[in-house]
Amino acid sequence: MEKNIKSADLVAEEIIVWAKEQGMETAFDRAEKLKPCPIGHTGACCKICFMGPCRLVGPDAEENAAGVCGATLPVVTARNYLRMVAAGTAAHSDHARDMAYTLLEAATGEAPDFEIKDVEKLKKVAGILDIPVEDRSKEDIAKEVAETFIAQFGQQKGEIAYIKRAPKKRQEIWRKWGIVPRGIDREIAEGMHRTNMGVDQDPENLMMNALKVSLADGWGGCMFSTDVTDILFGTPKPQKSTASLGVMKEDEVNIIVHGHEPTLAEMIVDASTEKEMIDYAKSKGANGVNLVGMCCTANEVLMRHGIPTAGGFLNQELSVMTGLAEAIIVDVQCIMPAITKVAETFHTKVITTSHKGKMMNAQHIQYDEHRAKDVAREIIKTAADNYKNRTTGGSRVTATTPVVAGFSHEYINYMQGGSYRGSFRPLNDAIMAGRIRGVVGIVGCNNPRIAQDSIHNYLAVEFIKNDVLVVSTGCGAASFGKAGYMTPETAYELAGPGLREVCEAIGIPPMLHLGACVDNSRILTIATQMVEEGGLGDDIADLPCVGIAPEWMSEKALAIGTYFVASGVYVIFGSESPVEASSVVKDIKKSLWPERVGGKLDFIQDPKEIIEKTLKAIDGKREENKLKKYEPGKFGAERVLLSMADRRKLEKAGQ
Ligand code: NFS
Repeated sequence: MEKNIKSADLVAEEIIVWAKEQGMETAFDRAEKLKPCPIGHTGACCKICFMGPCRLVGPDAEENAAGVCGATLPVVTARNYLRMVAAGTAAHSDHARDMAYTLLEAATGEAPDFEIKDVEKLKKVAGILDIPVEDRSKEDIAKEVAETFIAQFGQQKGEIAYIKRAPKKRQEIWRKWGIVPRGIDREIAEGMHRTNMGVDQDPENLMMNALKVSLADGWGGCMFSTDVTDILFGTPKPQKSTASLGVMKEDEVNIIVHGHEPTLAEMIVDASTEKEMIDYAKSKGANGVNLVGMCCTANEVLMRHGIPTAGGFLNQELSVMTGLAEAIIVDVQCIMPAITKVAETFHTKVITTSHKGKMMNAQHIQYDEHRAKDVAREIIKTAADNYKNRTTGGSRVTATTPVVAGFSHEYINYMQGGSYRGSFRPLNDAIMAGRIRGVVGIVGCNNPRIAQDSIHNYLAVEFIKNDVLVVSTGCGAASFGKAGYMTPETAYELAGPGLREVCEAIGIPPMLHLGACVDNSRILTIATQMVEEGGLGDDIADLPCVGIAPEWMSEKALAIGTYFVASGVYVIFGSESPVEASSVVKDIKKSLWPERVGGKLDFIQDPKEIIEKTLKAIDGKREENKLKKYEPGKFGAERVLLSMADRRKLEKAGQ
């Protein structure tokens, strides 16, 4: 890994260096100036009532420290953890709620600019929800699907509907421990209630509740959001595009769509190709309108339309510093307050669009789904009007990398055999034969306390060298895109011999871009399909798969990590642990969680150790499943698509 740099994204690094020369400040500088408070950072600060904040520190803090109310360190640390998971779950799920309402209004005609694009997916989702589809219009089905989703948020009793999408064995584990979520909002509210002063005072009970709340995220909010987005805007298929901050164009009106909910961004994508909009931009002296994405909105519009991505979380301030952004359009989540400050130095307009996320010193154009396209046009015109204010200042970077994104679980199924023979069989067979050693999800944020993308990229390259297939979402996926790894050529250049063969046979990159952070639900679906396909055990916990968020910072990332643990997966987060202060809580996640749900959560700072632990976990699962021992270049059966007879033979050999 490169030392003494702020970012392994070389285009970002160029801007960071430029900014330094100009005396401009970025998150990287602030991270250096402002060290994290060691008490809060490790989970030892309680600020849930106004007798405090209480700092539970000292050599025997675990046993003897207490807040004014008497709360012990393990209670405080576990409460803090649960609150973070509840907040992350709330963010994903409130996003999902908005998506469900958009679907409802698209179905009833109240949001006339939206349509139901993927009828096949709509019917599939209706089937899962036991909603009849025979002789019904797509609008009628969509209305009932949307209403069913909306009801899931406030459901007070029973189980959330998508629990049944998990493998049977997994569902039983959840039922046994009483962690099946009832309704999404109900679990978030109860988590907040339990952590209120003087309620749940048992660290074990609190940490088990964190699993329950997180399941409302993974198998609730995130999964609903992915499904509704696919129904409204189409299920992703691979798209070629470009990545990096160099995607901005010197001679066009550059509009950055940044944030998370893809509804308005989809309308801007549509409107930006309208003749009227292009002519308008031309009337202002530009050659056209250039739309680029940022953060998870980037992932959404990249996956469905091939809109170039300017990158993830830490590229937002830098995007303004290019001097080329006429407007940066934001909605909710991961929007740095700092962008309005940077924008003061440039001509860039920061435009907020959600009543939930306003900013001082920004222009607000309220998004309204009833007149969505008109709002999109207004935004494009506002950006075009700003073109004349562009100066020659700015870092003016230009380098870009090619990227292929858009691997929905439906497409992954399809690519392994086409319309008729598509299944997860080839992937399972390749794993069983040792051609693919295992699968890791490398996901999550960037964090300016770590050189941007450096750990993401290092891990991903090491894993593919070791024949481990990498799937990715969120800013992790942005990282690999910018590094140029998300192309089929990467398989030739960097992958181990087994993984290379599989990638060559199908024509895919060895690192697959699965979408935004809510699309981590696609990984849950893939894992379930791998289990159902057979040969790799009967639960997600049996798969040779590991989840990693090496550069995380958001509460949402913690919610995601926790729902993977609850789903039986070994999860590794980079950085220090937010529960470091309490050995009781550390022990719960190290021993109690694995004992009860099979998944485990480690916080590991050293990237080499992350690799060692991951490969050890993968090989351990291979052994438990009695799969062929992984040896580089030595495989079992020599084919990617197997006949039934071959499959049986292979399964026997593996037993
Ligand atoms: Ni995910 Fe997307 Fe990025 Fe982290 Fe933020 S953009 S929802 S939280 S920073 S990966």
